Amino acid sequence: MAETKQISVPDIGNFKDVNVIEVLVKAGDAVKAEDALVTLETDKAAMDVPSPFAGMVKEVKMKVGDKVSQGSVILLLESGDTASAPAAAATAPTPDAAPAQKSAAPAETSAAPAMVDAPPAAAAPAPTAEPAPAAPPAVAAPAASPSSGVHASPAIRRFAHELGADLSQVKGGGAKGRVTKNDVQNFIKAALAQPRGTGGLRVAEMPIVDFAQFGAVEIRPLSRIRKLSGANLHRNWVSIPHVTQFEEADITEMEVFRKQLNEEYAAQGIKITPLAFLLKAVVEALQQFPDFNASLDASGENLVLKKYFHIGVAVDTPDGLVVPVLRDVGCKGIVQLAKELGETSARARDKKLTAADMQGGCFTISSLGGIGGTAFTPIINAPEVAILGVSRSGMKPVHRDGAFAPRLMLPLSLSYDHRVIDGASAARFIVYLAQTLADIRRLAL
Ligand code: CAO
Repeated sequence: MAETKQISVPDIGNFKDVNVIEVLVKAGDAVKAEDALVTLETDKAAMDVPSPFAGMVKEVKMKVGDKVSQGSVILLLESGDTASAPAAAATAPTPDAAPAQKSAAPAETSAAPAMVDAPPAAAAPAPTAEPAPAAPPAVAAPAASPSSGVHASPAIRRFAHELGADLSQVKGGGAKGRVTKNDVQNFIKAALAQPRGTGGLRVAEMPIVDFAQFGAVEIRPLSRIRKLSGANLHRNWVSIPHVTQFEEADITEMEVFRKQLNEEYAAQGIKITPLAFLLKAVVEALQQFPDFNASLDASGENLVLKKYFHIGVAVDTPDGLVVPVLRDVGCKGIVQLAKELGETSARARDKKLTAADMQGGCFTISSLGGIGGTAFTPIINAPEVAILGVSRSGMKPVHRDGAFAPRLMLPLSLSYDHRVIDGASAARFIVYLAQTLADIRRLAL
């Protein structure tokens, strides 16, 4: 007779408050014994929790992002024959749903292989649109892969990681589109079979130095965010031909207005920094120069022009750089943008951003204006094609109408992908942006 049982998280060792990174079934699904139900991720590993028996899912009680421990209810499962279900807990979590199960314990991952395909905490643009014509085709840095939506066991994720395969690009040939070992092997074979040009990047090996021989040292592991963003930054730096164009915007009038607004909105707790104006002005420039609001498609032969204007903002956090995305910036006013900026950067620093908060960006602004410096060369946040760096404004003598006048000048640095954007277009873009900031009445047009 059909009986509904509550399935809960089994013994997962000493781990508590573990992240749910994937829910693999939904109400109405028929599952077999040992089918994976959810994927949990600890600091060190990801693990699938398999079903203890076959049945029909009545109700799922967990969602992605939940924090769970042993005994947390996963779902209600109806079975016609529960003889094989001695306990209501799911069977031991496994790093491998494949036949050769080595251990029921979560995979220890000194290099954190099972985690690399978890939702990236740092900026992680969708690799489907990633331009990589000179790199081995379709084999991307796995740390950058938003492949948490891919159905694959931790062992397959680890396997894909070891081979450098981006799981989000592997077509799953298993049940319910699950990615199998065979799928990963075929994917790698296909990638290797493609022409590689002149042999890729060849650089001398980095020397391995024992620094302790020169004096005292301390070893501090990189944070997870730093590792993920580091992999993305490295890939973008070596695979995109960057050029950086500089300009200064006269923001003397803008600053008067900004200070006035700040006084008006201080009571509401809204701080209006130059960045709110920059967000608005950048969208104005993107509308004039649509090639900057675009990405190369996977073939590298077409430009995907976006009709929406979602802008990423680089935020410095104690754990490293993250790039949350503000949506539909063109439809919002300066005050609203300042408010969102404040809330978003606070959430970033409190580690409360989700993977979704960091996706969908068209163009990024990296502002170091609050800190200082005169200019820098920001790295493009692929698959975007340009990024604006903003440095600290300062008073400068500007020659106007036959005399020098003190003006507040804001340094801008625009890095662009030279495969997509010509130098002349970049110069036009940044001049237009500076003119808009110099006369912000243009934003109302
Ligand atoms: N010139 C002069 N002053 C500036 C300025 C500029 N370009 N930009 C900001 N300021 C001022 C602000 O008005 C504010 O002044 P008050 O404290 O007197 O009000 C102060 O500097 C601090 O601003 P802020 O940094 O808190 O706010 P923001 O909106 O400018 O920036 C954020 C928000 C989240 C982008 C920023 O805090 C941050 O994290 N920046 C670092 C980004 C980064 O690391 N980029 C490097 C990436 S490597 O490619």
